[in-house]
Amino acid sequence: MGHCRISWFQCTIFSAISESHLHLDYVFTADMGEQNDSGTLFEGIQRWSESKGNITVEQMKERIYKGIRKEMLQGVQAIRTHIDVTDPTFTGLKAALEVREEVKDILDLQIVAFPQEGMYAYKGGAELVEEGLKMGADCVGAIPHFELAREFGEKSIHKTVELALKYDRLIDVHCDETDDTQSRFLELLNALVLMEGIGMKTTASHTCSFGSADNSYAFRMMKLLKKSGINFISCPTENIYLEGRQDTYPKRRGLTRVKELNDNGINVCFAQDSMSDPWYPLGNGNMMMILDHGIHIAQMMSPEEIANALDLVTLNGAVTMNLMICRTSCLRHRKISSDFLWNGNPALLWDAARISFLPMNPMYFGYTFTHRIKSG
Ligand code: 17E
Ligand code: FE2
Repeated sequence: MGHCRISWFQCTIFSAISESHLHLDYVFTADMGEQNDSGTLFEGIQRWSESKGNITVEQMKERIYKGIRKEMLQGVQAIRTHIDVTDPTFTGLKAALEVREEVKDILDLQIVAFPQEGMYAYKGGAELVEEGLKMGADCVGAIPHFELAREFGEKSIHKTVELALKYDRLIDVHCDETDDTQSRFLELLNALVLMEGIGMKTTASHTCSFGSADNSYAFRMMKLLKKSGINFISCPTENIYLEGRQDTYPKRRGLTRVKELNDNGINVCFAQDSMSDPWYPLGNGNMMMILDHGIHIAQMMSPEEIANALDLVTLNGAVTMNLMICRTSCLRHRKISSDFLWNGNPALLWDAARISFLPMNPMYFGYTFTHRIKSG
């Protein structure tokens, strides 16, 4: 995929690592409320809802910076973050908007106005998403599989596209994050953005149920997905952990059809989703670990797939995020350690972006120069 990757003095230079799906407002909140005993998406939403009330903007910023620092120290230079806007005080969004401005020289931080508790699962949800866009969020989010009824889910997809057109924003929907094969909001989202010609500005995140779909349905969908140019994000560790929970054996993996999407020339990337939150107890910002899990779970380890594997956490993520200029990272195979980046000063993020010394192999650092990636 036109990926700039050259070997140079024991280094491989490639498009910067991109984290296209991370909930920065949730990072390190796993201990804040009751534990998610069922390990399901739905209990995670409930636990977050119970515990999100008493956070200040400053506390939120502190955790957001902690999450960003962890990612950048491991080579990430672009993050798309879903920020919960189903909180009328907009604590998370205010914090994320401030951080976006503060880090703009070193990190492409994209914010999704994400209605974690639905647009129509309570009154006024859709208005909060619109307000989030007015405040400056880059993307419209939705969660149709969580709405109270299929029709409400469909209505939320229509609303998402309407808002994206009205405010000229990107779209990233938490779409069909369930094993339920009846959850087919991807089909509607794809059809609407195809008709509007904004497929390339649209992302379907998760689409777990598409991994459980009937082959004849998937066959037809692949052609339509290719036609619209829609992007896909799969979160391999998160999806395999949260899905399959109602299965005994055989037990589903919970991932969308990553390999098949890729084989069909549809843009697909991997992302982390969580770092120690009510949905997922682990996660440390290491996208190489996500990639490692992803290519195993998606069975993408032919010689050609391994040769192109880095694209799944670099270039493909940048394409998803509509970044036409991409920073560049460098991966070295040499051990250097340092402590100075680990103190909490945001100013040091600049150094982290340029030279991050990791206390382990491999080492990544990003250059300040950029190179152009596939556009349009
Ligand atoms: N919220 C959601 O709807 N799905 C997820 N996987 C996470 C938060 C982490
Ligand atoms: Fe998510």
